[in-house]
Amino acid sequence: MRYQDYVNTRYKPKHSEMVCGFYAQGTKGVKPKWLAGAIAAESSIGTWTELTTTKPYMKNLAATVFEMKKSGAGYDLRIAYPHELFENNNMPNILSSVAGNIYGLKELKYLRMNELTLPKALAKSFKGPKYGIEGVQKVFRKKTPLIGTIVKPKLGLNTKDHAKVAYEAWVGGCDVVKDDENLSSQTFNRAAARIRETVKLKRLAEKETGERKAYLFNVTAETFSMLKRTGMAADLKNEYIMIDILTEGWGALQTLRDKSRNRIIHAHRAGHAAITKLKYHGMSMPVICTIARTIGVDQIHVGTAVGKMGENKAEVLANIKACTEKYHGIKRVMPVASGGLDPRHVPALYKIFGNEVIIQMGGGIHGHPKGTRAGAKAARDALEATLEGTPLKEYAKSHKELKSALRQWGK
Ligand code: CAP
Ligand code: MG
Repeated sequence: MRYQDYVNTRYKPKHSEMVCGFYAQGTKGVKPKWLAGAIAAESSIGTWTELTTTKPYMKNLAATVFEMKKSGAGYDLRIAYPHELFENNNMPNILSSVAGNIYGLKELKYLRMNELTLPKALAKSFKGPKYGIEGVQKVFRKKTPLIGTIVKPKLGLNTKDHAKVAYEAWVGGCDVVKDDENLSSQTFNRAAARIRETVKLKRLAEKETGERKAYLFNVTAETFSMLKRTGMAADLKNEYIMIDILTEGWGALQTLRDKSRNRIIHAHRAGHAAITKLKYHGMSMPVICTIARTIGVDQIHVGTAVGKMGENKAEVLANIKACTEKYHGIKRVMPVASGGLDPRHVPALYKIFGNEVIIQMGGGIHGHPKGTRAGAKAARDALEATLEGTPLKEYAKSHKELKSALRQWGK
């Protein structure tokens, strides 16, 4: 088969096929149909030349470009892939086909995957989220937004101080406290000691507040260490673990999902912008959300539209949609808003996310002039005010921590 033979815009994809959507822009003079065929061929069974070894019985494994629409300087393509091309329950394998060599084709100037739609049988070959939104809300016994923080400074605190900052945040009003994405088991704050010390103070905070509290313990590491640390969390009955899904890798995330000992999995996406930021090259964040949801994380960072990171409201809503839309009966994943947030942002975040969100503030709590406990109280009060429909400035008149937060960071 020549590259062009992989293009058939009259083709109707079967329900059993996987569909990928790409933006593709060729280098000067490359024929669009040739390029579209090259992408389908090289990501399924073809290569640059006809082969003497291709057998008639394997023709049904060829991918088909069934849609080609002009889009700016390139084309939006949709390609159907027979399920049999892939191994069930093997995400690295799927992506090695449809997000592998094709990015390096000489004739391709830019390529971005904007759609990854797995057929039911393939999607269900993965575990999917164990808890998802409903499971997380059940743990906290509430269906309103959760307030979280990240222990800051992101690195450097010793174990005791780390646990103390977490305790202050919990008793101040945070539901969730997480490790930062680059904290693992450095010499100044070893994982084994941190989980013990922090869980001890978490229990104390739960006793004092009468509320469920979560500690998102970062297990990102080489896989055996990752599993050992997951075991530490499980042995201490710490409900949560967190993982940096991109630096850890998809295969390791599958292992974690398989061996999580029923931990709730929080997905941090550190590094995603290396592949999601350019709108004409790489892979979109909704595709990353779909991959993570298929494997089975329970919550994932989706951007804020109002904080320090670059995604706008439409992009954040698209990320939320990938986490929560109907998907073969696979549980919905809790969206997490994080990055440059402080109490002022809560009303705008509530408008975007509604009740199904974890709002995480790092600097926006630990940068409070009166310290972490006051910062957590200000964040919690900003949520209470928002839920009862009172403007923050009004509510701040009778809530001093919120008042000083608004003064600190502006109205
Ligand atoms: C936020 C944060 C989060 C980013 C992740 C940080 O701290 O802890 O990792 O929000 O970005 O290290 O920057 P601040 P995203 O609250 O102090 O900004 O959620 O976009 O993946
Ligand atoms: Mg961080």
